[in-house]
Amino acid sequence: MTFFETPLEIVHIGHYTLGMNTYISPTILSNAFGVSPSTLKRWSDKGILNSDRTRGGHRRFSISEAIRMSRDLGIPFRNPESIGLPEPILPTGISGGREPFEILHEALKAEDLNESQRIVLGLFLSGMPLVELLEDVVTPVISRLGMQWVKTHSGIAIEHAATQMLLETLGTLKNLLPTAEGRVLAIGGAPAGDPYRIPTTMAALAVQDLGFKSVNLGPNLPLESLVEYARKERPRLAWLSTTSSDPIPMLQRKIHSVAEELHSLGVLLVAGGRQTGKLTRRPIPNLIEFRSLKQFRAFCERLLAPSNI
Ligand code: B12
Repeated sequence: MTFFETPLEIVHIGHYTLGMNTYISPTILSNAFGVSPSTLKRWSDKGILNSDRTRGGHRRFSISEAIRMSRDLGIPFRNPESIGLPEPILPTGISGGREPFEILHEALKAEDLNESQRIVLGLFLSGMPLVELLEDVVTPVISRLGMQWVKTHSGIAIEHAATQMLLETLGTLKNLLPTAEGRVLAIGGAPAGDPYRIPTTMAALAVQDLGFKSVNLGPNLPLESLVEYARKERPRLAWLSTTSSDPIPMLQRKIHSVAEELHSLGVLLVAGGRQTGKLTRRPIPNLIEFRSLKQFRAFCERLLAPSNI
């Protein structure tokens, strides 16, 4: 692990793209929380907020750990901008009583990346559970924006631009999550012929949110590569996100065969996405289908708990 020996200079690259693995000093973090350095030390001594030490013995805090504590315990950042974070946004506190969904939709439609990031990260920082944010806010927004493509050519451009902006936003969100070290516990992607990038990105985030290491192998993934990767990394589970609808019988065959290969490696296969329910012709012992990320997260929480590994 690398620590900064000198007081850190916060680097802003665009908006909110600061590496959250970054370690900061007690002075900088206490200022961000608006508390005294001794309060921070107390939190750290009590184990509420984990810290590390430089080689010289000075305490350092990772920003993602500070975010974890803030979200878990509802301790707000009073000066989030001092460490490159946006203001938290309480879903109930949005002006005009509007839904988070509406303001994100407006921002994406206006192709305003900074505003989209501000909203998604702000909701996250206010403590909204990650899968709720992904499933109940982000997903319906892209779904609504997607309705446009049927209507006009510019609708297609809006859908493409929104997809890009969301992927960037999810990338920034990933930086705020706990960074897991050690063994890769989950790998996944979308099968060859399936170009959808957002759902598999979300599945990876749902695992990382639990503090477990996951690797998203992305869309258009030949399933043989998934098996090869599993052979190398020996994860506990692999996920497949399925959106493209045809041809289903071919996809079924591929999923059955990949499930069998993963079974021989002791790896569970979780299938999800829009094609859930159509993916299997007969029960396969290590294949489980989940419709939602919330179920997936709950399952991973149990399966990947240190006591079960
Ligand atoms: C963006 C988009 C595209 C983009 C994708 C860009 C990219 N690289 O990612 C592009 C432009 C490529 C595209 C192309 C097409 N698209 Co399109 N697209 C969409 C859109 C608007 C959003 C998809 C998305 O990312 N959603 C966000 C994700 C997170 O939502 P989700 O998939 O529902 O996932 C949720 C759950 O299913 C679950 N989940 C997902 N994955 C996993 C995995 C696990 C393990 C688990 C547990 C859960 C889980 O959790 C998520 C959160 O709740 C949808 C509209 C919609 N309603 O989704 C249409 C949509 C999927 N597309 C559609 C169509 C028709 C097409 C095209 C055929 C259009 C065309 N004529 O060319 C092509 C087909 C491409 C192909 N080869 O399949 C239709 C599909 C209709 C159908 N038959 O099912 C939709 C539904 C739009 C519509 N209402 O008509 N599309």
